[in-house]
Amino acid sequence: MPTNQLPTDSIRLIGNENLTTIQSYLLAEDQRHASETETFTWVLSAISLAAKFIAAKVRRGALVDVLGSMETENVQGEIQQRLDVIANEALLRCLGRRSGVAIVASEENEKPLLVESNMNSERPYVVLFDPLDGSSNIDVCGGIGTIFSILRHDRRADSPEGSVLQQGIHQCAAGYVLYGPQTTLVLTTGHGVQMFVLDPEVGQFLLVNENIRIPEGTKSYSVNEAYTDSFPKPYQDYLKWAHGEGYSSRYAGAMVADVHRILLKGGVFLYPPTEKSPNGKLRLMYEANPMAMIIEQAGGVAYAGTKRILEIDPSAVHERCSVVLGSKEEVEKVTSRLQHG
Ligand code: AHM
Ligand code: MG
Repeated sequence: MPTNQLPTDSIRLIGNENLTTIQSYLLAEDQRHASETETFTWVLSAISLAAKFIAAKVRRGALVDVLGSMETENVQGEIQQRLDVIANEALLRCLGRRSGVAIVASEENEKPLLVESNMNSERPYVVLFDPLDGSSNIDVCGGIGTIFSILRHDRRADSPEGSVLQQGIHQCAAGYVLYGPQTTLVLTTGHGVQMFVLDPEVGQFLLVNENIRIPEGTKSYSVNEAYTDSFPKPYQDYLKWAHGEGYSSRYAGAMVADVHRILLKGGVFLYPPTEKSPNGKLRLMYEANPMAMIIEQAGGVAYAGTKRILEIDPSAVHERCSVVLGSKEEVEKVTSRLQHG
């Protein structure tokens, strides 16, 4: 097949609308921007393969005994759910076999894993992920997801951990998969945000929404409001103000589901510092950074307090940070209080 043509798996079904698979989208992107390589397409195709595998397990749930908890804890001291472990294995196995991947780092593993024994390997990418975000939703059929971030393996560091510790602005791609009523994959490679839905009959992620922009003016916030008393005062002030303005509250308890709503409907998502988690609960490298890249690419903003998330210098793979992200105007209503509070 000539390399300058779209692959033939783009299918035409309705009127003049082209249906585009994630693979054909990525190959076309390569040609448009000449920014990444075919290897990069292979890395993303490994993630989409793992997502299909995880989606199949999620859909069958109790029928195939994947629900419930293990007897083990992960590196963060949290009890692992069976699906956490299954999803982690799926991603490790899919990514470990792709030639473009040098290092993988997961929420479920204490240290980043070298895919090859050689730190100077020619493999160009580092992939970080939270294999199954929103674990507490697993057994109740709630929204859960996978979040991923892709960095270049810059080889400046002499350890896998050092190679992973880069600012979020260096991500060359980021995305998430939401296992909800549909399995939805949202992706940015730095050229806007695209959304794909898994057609279970075709077995492919198909492009359904291009260049998504977060709507402004939506009076909605997403936060675990039960913790309000332990939030710093500026967050409490914002919530009090929002109550008086007729805002609505939406909280799924899974960052993927909550951020997906913000991306499509607008509003603001918050996970502030609390007494229990003074640095915030969410993980910088594989939760906050990829979500921040997506939100910024969709015209929104993402902060940890008053600091742009993508400019935080990480010091540990499992480092946590607070999060305020969403449409520009809504986030500003929170950050202006943080600046003056
Ligand atoms: P997890 O990755 O262990 O599932 O935890 C992260 C999740 C986020 O998806 C969600 O936003 C948050 O934890 C919910 O926490 P809480 O129950 O404190 O509101
Ligand atoms: Mg998570």
